Amino acid sequence: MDCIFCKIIDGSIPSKKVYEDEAVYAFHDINPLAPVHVLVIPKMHIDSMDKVSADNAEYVKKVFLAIPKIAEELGLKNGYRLISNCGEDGCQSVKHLHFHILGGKKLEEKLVSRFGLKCFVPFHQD
Ligand code: DGP
Repeated sequence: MDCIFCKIIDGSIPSKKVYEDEAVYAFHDINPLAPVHVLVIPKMHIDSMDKVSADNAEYVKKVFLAIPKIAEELGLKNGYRLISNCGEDGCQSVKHLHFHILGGKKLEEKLVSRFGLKCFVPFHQD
């Protein structure tokens, strides 16, 4: 399967790993939108949140169990935001289920404005 994140898991595309166990892989986003921007993915290929089912929920559970550990390792003591874009309207660009951990500063309160979904704006350190 031609999936960037499967290639990151198998090492054929390099990544800056922050966490790995038998079912979960986490790495720094190539285009950070916050001082900390990490992607957490199941090693099993699942296209998106829409494809989560009883058959693969065990892998998703392992991702959720790993997220607090990863956040702690990243030093996100004061909180963080977790996002999973899904499908066309959710602006999902990589079709392998992933969760963005964003933090390291006080984030904007609103993710969605009444004019529609706010576009992600690349982060620049002040
Ligand atoms: P989304 O738009 O929710 O599908 O997010 C996909 C994210 O994946 C996006 O923030 C950029 C990141 N990304 C895409 N390709 C690569 C890559 O090759 N390496 C890394 N580290 N991140 C990538």
